Amino acid sequence: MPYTYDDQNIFAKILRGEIPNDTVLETEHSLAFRDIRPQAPVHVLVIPRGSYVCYDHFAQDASDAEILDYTRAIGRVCEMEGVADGGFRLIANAGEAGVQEVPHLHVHILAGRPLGRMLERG
Ligand code: DGP
Repeated sequence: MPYTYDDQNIFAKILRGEIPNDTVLETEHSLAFRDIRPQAPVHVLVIPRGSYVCYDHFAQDASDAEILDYTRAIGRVCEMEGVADGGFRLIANAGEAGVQEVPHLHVHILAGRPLGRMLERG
């Protein structure tokens, strides 16, 4: 399906340096920063620098270098934040049913408390 990227979304503005962020990691193709409304003691967002709306868009259109960099960046943030021992969750919301608020691909890394079951009904 065609993806339409809105370059006025808040993460595009963060990438352009128009609004500040609490950076955790910067790589050639990715940026990780703390979520402004943390839902766990560790709540980091990892985004590609490229203009991708959601995960499937990225998986279809990103270069091998971008995909490698992004995947490794997520792994490095997990290591830096020490989430492996206690466990963690990765979430990539997409579209309406996924309740994606910001239309620029981001993975949430959540850890530091029991996170409950993956989904609740309703
Ligand atoms: P999602 O529903 O998956 O699109 O989650 C979007 C997340 O982005 C949400 O947890 C709050 C976070 N967020 C929204 N605006 C900002 C912002 O300006 N700065 C930061 N650091 N996070 C933001």
